[in-house]
Amino acid sequence: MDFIRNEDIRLLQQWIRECKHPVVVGHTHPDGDALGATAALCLYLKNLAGKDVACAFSDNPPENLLFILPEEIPYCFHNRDAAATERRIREADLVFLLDCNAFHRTESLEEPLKASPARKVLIDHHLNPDRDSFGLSFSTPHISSASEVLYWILKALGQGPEGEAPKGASAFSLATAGASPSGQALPNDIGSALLTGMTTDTNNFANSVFPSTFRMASELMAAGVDRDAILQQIYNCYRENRVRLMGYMQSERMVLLPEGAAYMVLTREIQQRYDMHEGETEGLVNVPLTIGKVRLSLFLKEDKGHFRVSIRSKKGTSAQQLAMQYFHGGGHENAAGGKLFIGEDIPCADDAPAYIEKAVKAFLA
Ligand SMILES: [Mn+2]
Repeated sequence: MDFIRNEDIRLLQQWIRECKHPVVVGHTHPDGDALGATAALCLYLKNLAGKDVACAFSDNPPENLLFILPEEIPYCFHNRDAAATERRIREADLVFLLDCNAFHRTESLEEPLKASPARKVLIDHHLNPDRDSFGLSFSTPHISSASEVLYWILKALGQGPEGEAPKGASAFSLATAGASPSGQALPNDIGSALLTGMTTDTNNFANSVFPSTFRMASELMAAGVDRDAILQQIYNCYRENRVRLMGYMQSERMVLLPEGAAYMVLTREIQQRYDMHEGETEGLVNVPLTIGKVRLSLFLKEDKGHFRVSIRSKKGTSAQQLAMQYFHGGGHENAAGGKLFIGEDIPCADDAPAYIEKAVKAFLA
């Protein structure tokens, strides 16, 4: 993996060896990748490196992703207990930020993280990483997910200092049996968390998939990670309400624009009518892109004082640019997100469709 430099791995090994209370942080509104990658790193730091690790987020994960959280890892959610979360960050002597490019993506954790004098490590796959804020950064947009970036880092860590790994066979063979004595096998729970994160971020191998992504999946499956069980948990455990809402939004609320764009606005009223829980509308933004003539899809979900905006695009149209120019956001070339503020960007919530149509027309012109 050419984005992983040997000297960075050696430094990371040293920092992990020297730390006592590392804290692992992911972005706000955690998704499967943020949760999978942070869970895997916490398990590694606790069980393989023997550290007193904690995992911190600004807000708690959606119910359908709770299965990713390992019971043995202490979690701090700022929206539930701000004081305890901030205390844990203050006490940290090593900070890891995963699946986002800068501290501001952690929202309420930004200030405590910036104030922390601890060593800081970035592990990410988004554009424009804020490398200056980190002593070490492992970041490339040419990897499917933070979970995959972490997989290659953990493999490199497992191989130990240069020269120690046996030639021709990775010391981090991941084999459940017969791991090389000079290396550690990556335990199944870590592999599972990583495969879960990668699967959700690629939408089950539909986007941002690279040759290395299949290699990772193949190695993990060969090592005994149960992919069927993971798919069952991610895709076949939803509530009936979610499926009904998906049908309603597609038949009644999807607006197609002649420019080749589609959008849906999920108001608070509809969310209440269907008793929607956090995370349950994940994936809906992808549906309009299955229409041949649609190259850009926007999904807006009303929140307190703003809309959360998800944008997906086909190759050749930049979701990232639209998010940056019109929705205070960013992300990946074909999958991005942002916000639309009620009272600032638009006078009231009902003005969202007009704003979207104007923005999309100007952007695609
Ligand atoms: Mn990600």
